[in-house]
Amino acid sequence: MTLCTTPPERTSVTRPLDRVLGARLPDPPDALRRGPFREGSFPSPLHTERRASRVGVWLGSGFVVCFLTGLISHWVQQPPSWFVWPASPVWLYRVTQGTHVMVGLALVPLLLVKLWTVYPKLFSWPPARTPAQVVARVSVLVLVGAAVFQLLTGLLNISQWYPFGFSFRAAHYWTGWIAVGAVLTHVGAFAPQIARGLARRGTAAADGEGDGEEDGEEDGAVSRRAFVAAAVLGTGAVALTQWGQTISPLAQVSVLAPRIPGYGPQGLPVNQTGAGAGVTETAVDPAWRLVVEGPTRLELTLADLQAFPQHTERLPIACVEGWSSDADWTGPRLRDVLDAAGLDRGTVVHVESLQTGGSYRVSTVAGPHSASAKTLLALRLNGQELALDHGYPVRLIAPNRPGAMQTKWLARIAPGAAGVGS
Ligand SMILES: Nc1nc2c(c(=O)[nH]1)N[C@H]1C(S)=C(S)[C@@H](COP(=O)(O)O)O[C@H]1N2
Ligand SMILES: [Mo]
Repeated sequence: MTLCTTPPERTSVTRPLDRVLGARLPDPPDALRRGPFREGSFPSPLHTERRASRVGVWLGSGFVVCFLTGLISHWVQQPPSWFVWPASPVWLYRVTQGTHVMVGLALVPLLLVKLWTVYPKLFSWPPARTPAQVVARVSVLVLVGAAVFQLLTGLLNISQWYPFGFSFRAAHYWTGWIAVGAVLTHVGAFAPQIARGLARRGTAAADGEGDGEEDGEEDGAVSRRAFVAAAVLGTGAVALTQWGQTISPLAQVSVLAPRIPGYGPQGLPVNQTGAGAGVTETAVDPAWRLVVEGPTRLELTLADLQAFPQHTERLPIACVEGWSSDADWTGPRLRDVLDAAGLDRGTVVHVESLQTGGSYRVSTVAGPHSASAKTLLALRLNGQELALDHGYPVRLIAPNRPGAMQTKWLARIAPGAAGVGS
C-alpha cells in the first residue's frame, strides 16, 4: 500500500465526491502533472502508512501528555471553581510542568519527521475523492496548524520572547483544545490507514509494498534504518541540549537551555531581576512595610517579620518554562502572619508585589497553600539574606506551585476570592 503513487482513476466510475457535487470532476490534464504532481515522483519507500502511523502514535501520545499537563498548569494559575490543587507533594507541579516542556520539546523533531513522512500527500490528485477525504484533509490542516502554533509559542515562551500581541497563556490554552480535537478527528478519519499501518510488520518489503520498491534501498533514497536513526538522533539532540534545565545531571550538555538549575545568585536562577521589575529603590527604602489586611491590619517591618518564629523548608522554584531548582528558604509561615492579622486558617489571600506592572505582580494563594505549614514569607535563601533579584526584602514561597506564583518583593497581603488577580 502506498500513500502517494496510486495511479489516478481514469475510469468512468462515479466517485462519491462527484455524486455529492452532482457532476463528474474532470481529471487533471496531463500537462499539469509535472514536478511533484508527476506519478511516482516520491519513490522513497519511507512515505508509507506504516511509518506514518508509527510516528503518529508517538506524536499523538506526546500531544495528549502535553495537553493534560498543560491543563493542570492552566487550572492551577486560573482555577475553575471546582478545581482544587493540593499543597503536597511539594514536587508534583515540578514533575507535571517539567514533563510538559520536555515532551513538548521532543515533539519538535517528531513533528518534522511526521510531516516529511506524509508531505507527498499534499500533491496527490485529485485532492479528495470522497467527502470523508475532504474532512480528513481539512483536519490535517487544522492539526498541523495547531501543532506548529503550540510548539512555536511554547519555544518562544521558554526564550521569554513575546513578539506576538496576544496573551501567551490564553492562546496556548485554547489552541491546546483545538489541537487535541484535531488529533481525535484525525485518528477517526484515518482509522483504517492507522490500523493497517500498525498491523504491518517492519520489513522493507512491507514498507515498499505497492511501490514496486520491494527492496526499499534504491540509490539516493534514505534507507529505513537511516531514517529511524535520524529521527531518534534529532529527538535525542533536543533532549540533551534542552532537558538540562529540568534534569540537573544534563545541565553540562544543555547548551541551548536558557536557565540551568544551580546557576545564578545564591545558587538559583533568576527569571525577573529587581532592575527589570523596577523595584531597586522601593525594595531597599527604609519606609518599606509589608501591609497585611485583616481584622487587625498589620504594617510589618523586616525586623517584625524576623521576630516571628522562623522556619526553613526545602522547596523548588518550578517555572512554567520547564526549569526548576530546589533551594532552602527561611522565614515566618504565611499562616502565622495571617493569624496575627486575625484571619482564619486557610483564608484565600492575594499577595502583591512592589512591582507596579507585569503579569506576575500579584498572585492568589489558595486555601490548601494558605493553610500549609510549608508556605513561607521567605527572608533568607540558602542560608543568606534574600538577594534583591530573588525578592528582597520578602517573597512568597509555597509548595507545589508554579514559579510564576512565587511572588517576589512583597508589599501587601489581602484576603480575596480564589482565582482573582493571578
Ligand atoms: N513580582 C514578581 N515576582 C515574580 C516574578 C515577577 O516577574 N515579578 N517572576 C516569577 C517567575 S515567572 C518565576 S519562575 C519566579 C522565579 O524566581 P527567582 O527569580 O527567584 O528564581 O519568580 C516569580 N516571581
Ligand atoms: Mo516562571
